[in-house]
Amino acid sequence: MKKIILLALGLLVLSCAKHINQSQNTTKESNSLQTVFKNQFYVGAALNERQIKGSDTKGNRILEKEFNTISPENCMKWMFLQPKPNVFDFKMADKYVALGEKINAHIIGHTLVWHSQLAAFMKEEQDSAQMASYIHNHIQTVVSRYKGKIGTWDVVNEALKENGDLRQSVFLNVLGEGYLSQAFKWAAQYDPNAKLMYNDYNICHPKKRAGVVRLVKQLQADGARIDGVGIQAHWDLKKPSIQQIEETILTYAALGVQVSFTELDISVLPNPWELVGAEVSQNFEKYIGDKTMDPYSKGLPDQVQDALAARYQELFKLFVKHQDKIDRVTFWGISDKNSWLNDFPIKQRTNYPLLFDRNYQPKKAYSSLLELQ
Ligand code: 9MR
Repeated sequence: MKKIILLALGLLVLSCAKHINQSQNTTKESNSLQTVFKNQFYVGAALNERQIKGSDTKGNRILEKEFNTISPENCMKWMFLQPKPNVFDFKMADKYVALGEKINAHIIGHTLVWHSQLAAFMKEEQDSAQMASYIHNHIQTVVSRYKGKIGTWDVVNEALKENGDLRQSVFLNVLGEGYLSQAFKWAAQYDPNAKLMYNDYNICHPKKRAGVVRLVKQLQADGARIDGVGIQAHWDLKKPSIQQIEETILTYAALGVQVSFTELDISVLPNPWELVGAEVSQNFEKYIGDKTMDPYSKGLPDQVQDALAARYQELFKLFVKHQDKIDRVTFWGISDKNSWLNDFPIKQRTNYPLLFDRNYQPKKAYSSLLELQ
């Protein structure tokens, strides 16, 4: 009898424990970025190769729980997709798209026309008809392959200089400015339902912002469809100001396009451009190992952690305020461990720009966003 009572008690305790566990899990699941902002905008992350292959176990777990849109950090850039004329390599890109479908994410294509990470044959091409045909073939082949799967394309990336004029890229030099609307028209032709974006950095700065406005108006005047402007959002703790970002959201929305924050990360490290001025070449090798430029290699002080959390929270408050104009907010990576900002603009530093630390643990910045629900 005693045994039976003990057994019954044991079972009761076990079933309570299971129940508590389940309800904790449910709370955990509902407390994720994608659920907090579910009715406002997509929240996403850029994926590196390990994550695309599913071999970054901790990173992939965070991805599935937190995010409902993904971007390819590198694998869809021209030099990887079409390294030689008409020789395509879709191995990694196919895996990326398959992963997006598996986790039911909104899949971003990044990027079709960009002067950087371009194939060598494109950089060398001088003949305008040949270059136009290469671009046409690239857009036709890539966009058609993922038609109906890739929901949003960064059609053109970084076509502007800091003063807002068109960048003297190989595309502009060989083709003239008509390449911009032509690229959007081809993308629309090969997937009429995909959203088409222009994507760039520093475009909250008034001069470059004015350049984006001119570009969007020109595309519209040329009869090309553009659905959104992607503000990359590689920012720091202070700049750009909330006011400047808000003005920018309103300026782009007034053009009749949606706004997305496509590559969000917040650097906490000193910026060599500010220290040395704009004259200096872009080579910062002399700073490698310089502790004044890498002050947090042993850990992030509490007050900087707090400042990062506060910065992220004020940004997302602004995004929520303008949710009707904002399609998506994507972080440029999952954990601090793999952020490109550990190696840019100075190599081998320890930066802390994202919501998850080097051990894939949520930072205070992460909780500061969950608080907004
Ligand atoms: O994060 C990307 C990094 O791994 C690459 O080395 C780098 C090469 O240019 O590109 C980085 O991603 C860039 C993105 O494609 C476009 N906007 C700027 C991003 C950071 O440089």
